[in-house]
Amino acid sequence: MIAIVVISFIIVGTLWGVSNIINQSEGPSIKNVSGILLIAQNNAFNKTNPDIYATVNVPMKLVVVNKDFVRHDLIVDQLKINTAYLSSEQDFTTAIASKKSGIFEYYCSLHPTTMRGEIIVK
Ligand SMILES: [Cu+2]
Repeated sequence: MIAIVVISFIIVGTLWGVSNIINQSEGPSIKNVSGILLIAQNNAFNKTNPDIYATVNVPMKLVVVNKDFVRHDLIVDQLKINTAYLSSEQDFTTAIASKKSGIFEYYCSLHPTTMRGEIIVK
């Protein structure tokens, strides 16, 4: 009887472990992002460093992905957003959230002249 209990624990534990490994191997999903996806590539965000529009007091998901071979980050000083350095193929999920309207600059601290745009919160 004890042996059966032990064996079933082992089987359940193994199945749980295997399913975790399978889930992890899929990696972070960026397919179902409702919000903004910024791809850092060729020293620009989404090719044109687009303006990003957000609403006061409505947090918006922000995913930053680095598709370059060099490192990038994304910083918005006034909104306290800082992805830290992202290596090639790394991504970081954060949120744009502001209690105040205004125009807030986002930039990459490693390429601040070419990777720079505005977040407009209304
Ligand atoms: Cu950069």
